[in-house]
Amino acid sequence: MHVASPSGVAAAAAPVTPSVSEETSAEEGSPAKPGAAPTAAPPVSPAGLAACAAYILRGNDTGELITAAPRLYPHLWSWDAAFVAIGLATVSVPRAVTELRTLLAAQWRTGMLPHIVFRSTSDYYPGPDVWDCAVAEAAPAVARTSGICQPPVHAIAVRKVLDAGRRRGGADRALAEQFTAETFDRWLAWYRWIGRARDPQQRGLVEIYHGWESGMDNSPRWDAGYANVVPALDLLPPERCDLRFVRDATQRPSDAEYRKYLWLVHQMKLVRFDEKAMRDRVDFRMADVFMSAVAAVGSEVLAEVGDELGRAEAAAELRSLASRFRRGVLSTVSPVTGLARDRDLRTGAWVEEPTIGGFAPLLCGGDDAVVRRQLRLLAGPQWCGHPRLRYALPPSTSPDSTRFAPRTYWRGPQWPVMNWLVCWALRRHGAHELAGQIREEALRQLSDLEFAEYYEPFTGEPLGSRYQSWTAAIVLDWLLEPYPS
Ligand code: 9WN
Repeated sequence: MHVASPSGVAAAAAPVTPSVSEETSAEEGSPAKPGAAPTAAPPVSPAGLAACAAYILRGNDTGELITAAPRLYPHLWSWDAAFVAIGLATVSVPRAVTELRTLLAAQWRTGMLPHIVFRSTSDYYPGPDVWDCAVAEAAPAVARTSGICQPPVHAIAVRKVLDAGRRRGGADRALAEQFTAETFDRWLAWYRWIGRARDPQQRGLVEIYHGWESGMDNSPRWDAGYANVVPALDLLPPERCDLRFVRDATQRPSDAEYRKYLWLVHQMKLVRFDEKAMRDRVDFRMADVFMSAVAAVGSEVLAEVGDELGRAEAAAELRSLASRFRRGVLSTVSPVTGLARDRDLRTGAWVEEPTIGGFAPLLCGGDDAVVRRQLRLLAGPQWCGHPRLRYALPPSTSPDSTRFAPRTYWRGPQWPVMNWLVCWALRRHGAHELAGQIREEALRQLSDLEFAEYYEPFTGEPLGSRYQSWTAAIVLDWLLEPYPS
């Protein structure tokens, strides 16, 4: 695997405490200069980088919750909150616990954790009035939320909070242990819901009814599914809120895509977000292989926590869920490419696009030969070893794909949070060397102090939102968690 050197973080000679410049602090997604070369990364020590990351999380903390980003995403997103808690656990166990509690307070009566928990004020579209989840029988009374879900990475956060509490000892240990024991059944209900409501036929594959549920909204993974979505109403507002903050529209989904996103929300609302009715009545129904892998590994991690709490029965149930999803993921692997594939459940067609979602087996494991092949692929020339990459990190879509778009959201850019998740999974499977290389490259990329949502893979230009909370959070974990070198 190609690893550029030297590492800007590790090799920074002078331990300069970085200051955030006017230019970087001014705007998220400040007017883009397409094709502009990024400025050289400032020298920054690991301690300086960690301090900046903590500062960003502090800045995005409303007290109520930590927003996913300061302006573009002024609410709490489900999987963002899990990553945020992972980062927070390194600096404040109580604050990490609060974040997870805020999410749990919005849990639906079915067990679903909603993809957005809205704050009282909103500068985001579609906001709580558009979602109007009060029409749903299962929606919580105490919080305004969206009516769909996101990948269930939360058990990883619970594990991290528990481990951090134990490492720190004293009151942190007591709090983390009490929190875990007290909330275990709520997390269990969430993973059970995924198994029951989103895999009703027990294929071992999580069904999604909106690209937003995957967390990879406009990835080429969903192009075939969206081809069947034909809005009968134009629900696009006169002004796209997101484009106020990311002014280069090529970095975001298009208007045509947004019309489909809003149409699906409308369809769900018509059936009052009833999970069975959504399956039949919404135009989009895909088996999401990456989310299935997250469900597998999440269930497994929660089962390990269950063991420690003496919850043997729940742990066995979670393990059987994990093996069902693992089998499902492995059943999708293409013998030709070695990548796992999503499936359009309306047409039965496999999705063959080479995206980061194809590495689902690296997350959940289950077949050593498949995992070994994926490790080679990941390090190879279509992915981290692509000769044009500025940093040797996996792009969201392979540059060899005809649908690759280097500046457009999930269609090409590198996502720091994905790098973290891949790295975490590699360590879990003992692939420490590759994990270490990805961590080092990612920290080098993030030494620009932009804490961007995603990066142009060839130039390293920061794109989308700046000061994104999960980007800051994973930096904290990487720098402050005791990892083997
Ligand atoms: C829609 C918050 C979220 C992430 C998603 C990412 C993006 C929202 C949007 O931002 O999605 O849910 O408005 O584009 O795709 O993964 O959770 O960071």
